[in-house]
Amino acid sequence: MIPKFLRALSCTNEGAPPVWFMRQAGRYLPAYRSLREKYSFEEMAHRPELIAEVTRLPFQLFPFDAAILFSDILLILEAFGCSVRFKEGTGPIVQGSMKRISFENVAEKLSFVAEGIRWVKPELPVPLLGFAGAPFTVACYWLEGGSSIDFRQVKRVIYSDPLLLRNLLDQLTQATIQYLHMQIAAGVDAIQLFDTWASLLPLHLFQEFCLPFYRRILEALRPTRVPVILFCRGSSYFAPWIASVAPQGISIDAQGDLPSIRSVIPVNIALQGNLDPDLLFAPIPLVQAEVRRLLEQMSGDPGYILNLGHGILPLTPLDAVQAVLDCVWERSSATFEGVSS
Ligand code: 1CP
Repeated sequence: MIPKFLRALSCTNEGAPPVWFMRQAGRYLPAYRSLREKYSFEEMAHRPELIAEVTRLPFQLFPFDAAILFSDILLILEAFGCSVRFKEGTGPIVQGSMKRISFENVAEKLSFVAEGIRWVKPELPVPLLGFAGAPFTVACYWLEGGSSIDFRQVKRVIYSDPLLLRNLLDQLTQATIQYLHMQIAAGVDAIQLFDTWASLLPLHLFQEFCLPFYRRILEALRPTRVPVILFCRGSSYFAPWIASVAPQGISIDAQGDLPSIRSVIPVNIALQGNLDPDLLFAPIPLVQAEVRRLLEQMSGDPGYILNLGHGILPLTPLDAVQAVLDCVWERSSATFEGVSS
């Protein structure tokens, strides 16, 4: 039997939708925070047995329908000879030369990720998502040297040195294709591309600096038949343009109205989303009311995957996560009764 998550990605799911949360493998879990007292983030992300352990952590508490690999979108920069450190409080710090943008054998440089996948895959009850940052978002961190409030450097390069940006995006795209082929060979069942900072761009620049690179990655992966979900901030606006490059799924940010977006997206593309991550801080009855409303709006959609509009936040109460899952469960038992009676 094909797992519910993969059925929804091929738009053939019946009954309640599958559910998983972006960033479910990390920071909001008490067990993750305890592990972080023993190990640095870098160490955890480089040791296959720890990659496997953190990938499995959410399943001690919640029966999500998909697992996401514990890793980070910035690790690919190690193949470009950059150093990537994750500093408590300030976020990632990227150091590396922009003079000669080139990468070395990605599968070799990042073999620890493949090993983590091989380690965890046989022990998972559900499909495993591999992932990568989309080239534009990874380029943002490289150009800024880490996180940024205003992305001044990125915006300067966009308008004054677009050739440098295009060259960087081209190299990142080639490396990302190798990286995702490696993850697929190691056993992931689906891929998600994270383009967090696409929302910095007006539409014509999104069409210039994001879309063509999504298209190249999707075309390179198509022969593998592994489904790809594209997530970006701004996806509730960009969705029709994203659909034009034919991913198997689009992950919609919390801003948009999902039924309206569905009405303009082809029925053979799955839609994922789009609860507001802040909703999970509300009183439980409110959380439930909102989740039931979304489930009702999307009911009967065979290509719907319930998720948040962005990653789950660090201090999210665990009982709110449980409340979301209870609503989906309530829906699946109602559907089951409906079918059997
Ligand atoms: O959390 C998980 O489920 C594990 C997998 C995962 C994923 C999918 C991590 C672990 N990072 C990511 C993706 C990621 N990393 C994105 C795209 C998704 C999103 O927008 O949330 C981005 C932008 C990053 C970059 C990054 N890495 C940041 C954000 C910095 C900023 O600009 O605001 C941070 C803080 C990290 C470190 C990191 N990555 C992952 C974890 C659990 C952490 C925290 C490290 C710690 O434990 O201290």
